This record gives sequence, C-alpha cells and structure tokens, in this order.
Amino acid sequence: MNTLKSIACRALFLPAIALFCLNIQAQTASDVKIEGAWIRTAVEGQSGTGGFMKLTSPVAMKLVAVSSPVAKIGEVHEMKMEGSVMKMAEVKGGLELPAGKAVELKPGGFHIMLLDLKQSLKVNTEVPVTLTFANAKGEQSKVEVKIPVAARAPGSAPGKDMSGHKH
Ligand SMILES: [Cu+2]
Repeated sequence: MNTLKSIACRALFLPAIALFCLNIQAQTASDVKIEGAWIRTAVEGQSGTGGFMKLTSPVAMKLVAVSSPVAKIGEVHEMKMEGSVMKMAEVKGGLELPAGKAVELKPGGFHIMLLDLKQSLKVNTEVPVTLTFANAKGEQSKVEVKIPVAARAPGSAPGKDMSGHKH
C-alpha cells in the first residue's frame, strides 16, 4: 500500500497530484510525534498497568487502539473523579488528537492500559506497543514503538508517584 502510494507519487509530477500524495502521507500513524513514553513496572501476576506519553499529530487524528504482546488486552483509558473516587474508564471512540496540539497521557489522566499481563514488566526493559490511529476519514494506520519500563515518569522525583492503577 505504502509502496504503491510512493510509486504513484514519484511517477506523477503534476503539482496537484503531488500535493494530493503529500496530503495522504501526512495522515498516517508514522507522522504522530511520540515523546517521553514510559510504561509503569508490573510484578508477576499483576492484572494491568498503564503507559504514558505525549502525542502530537500534524493533522486531526484519534488514538483508537493499543496492543502489545505482553498483554491480552490493550485499551485507551481516562482517569477522572467520580464524586470523591478516582475511577478509570475506556475512552469511547478513541482519544482525540487535535491538529498540532500536544496531548499528554500521564498518571491521573489519559493513559494506555495493558490488561491481563502475560509477564512481569521490569525496569530497564522495553515493551513493544502497537498504537492504531485513525485520521479524519476514518482510515486507520499503525505504528509500533518500543516503550521503556519505569517506576515513575522520567525526570520526576521519587515519592511524587501517583499510583492509581488498581483494577
Ligand atoms: Cu487504566
């Protein structure tokens, strides 16, 4: 698909066509900037853990699905207060990424959730995660990232850890 697209782009030099091709290429998962990603450590037998990162897309996109070989289920989650209780729930319809605006997935807010973990996740290891994005036309594309496992957000002070991840 991508190869076909780039062959078509190279073969046709009409400016209109070139613009059209550029436009298509700007709307795939690989154009989403992923920064500061980390996944919280998990002990053997733990049911789930969260992953965090900053996502910036040049065009309006949605993060619609998450998967990883270390977990049976991957979901996009949000934490919010319900009365005085912090609860988390799946973000229905996907997490909106407005064009050019960074969206932060962080403890206490949006996060990716890995459930039914098949193994422990130890510090100084990496977890392969596939993120599926949908563009404005609803076309989906995937990107695989290797996300480091950490006990807390990189650069944050020990003790400021907001561990709210209990299922
Ligand atoms: Cu969650």
